[in-house]
Amino acid sequence: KQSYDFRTIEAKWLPFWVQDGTFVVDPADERPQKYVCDMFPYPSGDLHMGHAEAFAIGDVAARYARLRGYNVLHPIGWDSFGLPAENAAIKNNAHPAEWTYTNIETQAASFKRYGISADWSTRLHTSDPEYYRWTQWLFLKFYEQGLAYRKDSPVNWCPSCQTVLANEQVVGEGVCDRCGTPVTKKALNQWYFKITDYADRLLDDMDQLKGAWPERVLAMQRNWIGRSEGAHVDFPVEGGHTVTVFTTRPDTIFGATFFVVAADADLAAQLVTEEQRAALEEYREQLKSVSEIERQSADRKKTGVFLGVHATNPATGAKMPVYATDYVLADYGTGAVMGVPGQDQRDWEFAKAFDLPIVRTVQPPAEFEGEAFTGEGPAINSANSEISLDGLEVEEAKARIIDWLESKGAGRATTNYRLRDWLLSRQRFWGAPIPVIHCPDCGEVPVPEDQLPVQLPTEAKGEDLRPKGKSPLAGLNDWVTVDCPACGATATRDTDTMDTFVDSSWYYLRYVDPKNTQAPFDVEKVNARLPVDQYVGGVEHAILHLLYSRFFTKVLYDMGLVNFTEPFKALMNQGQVLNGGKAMSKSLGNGVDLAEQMDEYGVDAVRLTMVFASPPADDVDWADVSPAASQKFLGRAWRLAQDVTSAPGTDPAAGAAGLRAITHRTIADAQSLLDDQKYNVVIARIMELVNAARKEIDSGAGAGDPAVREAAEVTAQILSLVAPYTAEDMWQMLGHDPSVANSAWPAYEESLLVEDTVTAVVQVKGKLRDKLEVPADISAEDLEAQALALPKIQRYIEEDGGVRKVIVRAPKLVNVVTG
Ligand code: ANZ
Ligand code: ZN
Repeated sequence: KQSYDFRTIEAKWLPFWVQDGTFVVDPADERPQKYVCDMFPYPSGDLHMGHAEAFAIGDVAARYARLRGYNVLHPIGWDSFGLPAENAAIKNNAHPAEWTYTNIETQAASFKRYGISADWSTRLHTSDPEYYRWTQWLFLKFYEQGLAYRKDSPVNWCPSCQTVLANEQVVGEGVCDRCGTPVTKKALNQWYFKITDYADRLLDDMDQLKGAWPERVLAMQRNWIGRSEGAHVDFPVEGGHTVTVFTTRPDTIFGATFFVVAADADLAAQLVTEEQRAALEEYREQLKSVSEIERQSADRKKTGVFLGVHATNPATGAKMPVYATDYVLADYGTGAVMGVPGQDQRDWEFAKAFDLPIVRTVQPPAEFEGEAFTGEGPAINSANSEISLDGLEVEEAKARIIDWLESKGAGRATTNYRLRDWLLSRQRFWGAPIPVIHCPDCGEVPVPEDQLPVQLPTEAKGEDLRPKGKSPLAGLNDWVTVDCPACGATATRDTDTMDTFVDSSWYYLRYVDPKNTQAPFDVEKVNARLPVDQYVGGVEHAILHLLYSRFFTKVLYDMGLVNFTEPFKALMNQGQVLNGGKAMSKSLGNGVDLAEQMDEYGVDAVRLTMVFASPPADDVDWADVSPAASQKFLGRAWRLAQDVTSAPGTDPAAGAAGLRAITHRTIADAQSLLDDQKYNVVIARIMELVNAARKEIDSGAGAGDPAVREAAEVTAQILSLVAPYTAEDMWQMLGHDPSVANSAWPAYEESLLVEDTVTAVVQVKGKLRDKLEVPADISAEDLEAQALALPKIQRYIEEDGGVRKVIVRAPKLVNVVTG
């Protein structure tokens, strides 16, 4: 007899799946559809353990849907633009494409080996001109609708990477997330997408995702969008200005005793008097060395500088001194705030520091001992000759004061968002060029559609790519200089490339129609296949990638290109793979090499270990798991099929009813466990089934018993979700045509699902008095309760003077001691 050898099995089935086209979607397939999509990988070197986990989990979902009879699309592609390719190119004096496509080939080979049930005919790379042509086309569509625009703005700038960073790329104490260099500000003319136009829909449409997306991801999106209901209130300021503030608490206006503006905004410089200008400049200088994080810290001492002018409070008529301070942010609300020390703690601290009056306008409870009171309560000190809020609760007071301010033309209700427009310009080479030409006569001219793609120069390499404070493309004169498409004058190309998040905002649409040369995708094909039923990927994308994809989908919906408003119906975030309780890293030296693991234990053992280790959303600690044990288990499962094949057929044995019950219970449970995404428990159940079948072979009628064959077949089918090679081999040994992946989900027989029961005896004072049938796994508490509830037993207890003590040996015995 042969022994289980994963190398032979892998070498046999990998080429088979490719030649057979096992996972290629048949366009004529009319069965109901499922779209299972993994967040596509970035081609940084070979696949690592993190990929192995994410893709093993996604593959369970895809393979399960396939067995359940769905026409499953499970695509694959690469997010292949981005900075590391560029850095490698500079280092190796090469073009970024070299590094990129070499790595993609390496990863593709590993994916195939890893047995991912992907449809390789969908394969796409965002750095292919055939793909980014349509990224550029989409940009132009956004531009036509006014959703892409340019503006001058201070941007986060990494002096070392020489590039603009998005806010979320600024981490820790305000340093670059790539190189750790402190980030500075720089004014640049940049392209933006107007995602803020969609803020309300991005929030409101989350109703569609409740229960199907992790609640914490929804919370992070909600918080990122940050909708605040409040009011704009206008304050006349000496010098002829009117400055508007955003406030969520217009009801507190009678307690506004000072006025603060962001020190680093233009507004401060406009308001300041000549006498105070030098003081403001000095204050601004000091701020340059303070990071954003520090500025926003609640414990920071309040500082500021008087601007020499006063604002008039429209409710009280009081003159309020105006200060510039660092706790007001330039780019939130209007960059100006009415200071209400009685109700806002930051304002309280500022008032204390500058010796300003404090007036409470909400009555705190008697026991209140704090400083600013931010809770609910009746309004006080809030009246003038025209209006009184006194006695009103906060919500009503807000509504009343807004009405009054509106009637005076001094304010209005408004909604403010934390969300900012999406800065998409990157001063980098390896991205999709922004398809715009700048003409000295016509200004901004979009590249005509029939001239797309605007291709990246193929001959640039090495030093050409080193950033010099502007995009490397700007230094490539042959590429930059073009004729204006509108007037023919000598013009220049836009030299920025798009944020790679643009590429990844629509790839899941392209997967449905990856070879289309006429459009980014066929509308009908996309509408027939999307939204994605199950999206799988890391929680690191909880905000941006998902928000941007949701935004793209809504814009495309408005353009009539898709008929749904949310791209991902369900989202699963897998955990991380750790080693020794810590994320794997070069510096810790605790990295585990995926290829080595596969060489040593086999693909199936690695996949099974990943899925078995924990529920998909939890972390996997590679130090706590045993791929060797997984391999051993797979050998046991495989030998089951081998024994069944080589055994002569026998009649069903009496004892086999027990095995059949276990088999069918396993199918039924696996089904609900898979639907609940408790993939790890499914594996535990399959292990139990394999043990039960082995026991049956050893003690019962042998491997020829039909119940054993049934158990082996069910094992192969369910095991195919995580261990495709072993399962395929088993399936063939059991006499079926491959592929097991396209066989069927085994059906269970209801009648075989009855629980195992045992007879428990109930004694009173050691004498047998009654019996009852109970589940074999009944708990001691349940057994005791059921026994004491028996009418016969109750009678004995009563006669004998009540219960003194109950001894329970679940599931077989209960002894009641009375008297
Ligand atoms: C007066 C007031 C009284 C306020 C009160 C709060 C409590 P959220 O909920 O985050 O939107 N604010 C407005 N613009 C600001 C800026 N650029 N930098 C710092 N703070 C700013 O917060 C809105 C509140 O934050 C606004 O309401 C304003 O202070 C402050 F008892 O106005 B409030
Ligand atoms: Zn022109």
